[in-house]
Amino acid sequence: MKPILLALILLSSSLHAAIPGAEALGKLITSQFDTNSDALIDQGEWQSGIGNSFEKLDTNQDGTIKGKEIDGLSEDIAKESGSIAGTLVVVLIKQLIMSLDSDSDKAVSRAEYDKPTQSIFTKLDADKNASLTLAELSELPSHLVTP
Ligand SMILES: [Ca+2]
Ligand SMILES: [Ca+2]
Ligand SMILES: [Ca+2]
Repeated sequence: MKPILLALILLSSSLHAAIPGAEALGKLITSQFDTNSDALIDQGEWQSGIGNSFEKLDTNQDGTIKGKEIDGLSEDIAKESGSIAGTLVVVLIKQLIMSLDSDSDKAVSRAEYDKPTQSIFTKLDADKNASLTLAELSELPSHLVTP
């Protein structure tokens, strides 16, 4: 293989799959949030999808999400994404959710969780057309891990 071609392949794979599981996470979000099934997540779907997810993630319904509760989702997510992708997705979700813990008490309250919803949408919407494609959603981990 010519070195230039190899470099291009390496470059494109690092652009599209910077973080393992990111695309599987994007697919999972699309399948959960896309209520009108147009393969795009608009602002309304994002807001209500994020809101509904809090209730799913807060499995013991004490009003906060803890790391343990996210671990408990592994099985459900493995069903949606396949076992290997599912494991990666759970790790990503945990990192993402826990990065919202602004007072560092190891629990994410509803206020901590809701606050960045709109700013995350704006960051992800690279082409500023007020809806998120799978490619844009797949950038979620890279945005939050390196804000
Ligand atoms: Ca939609
Ligand atoms: Ca907290
Ligand atoms: Ca967009």
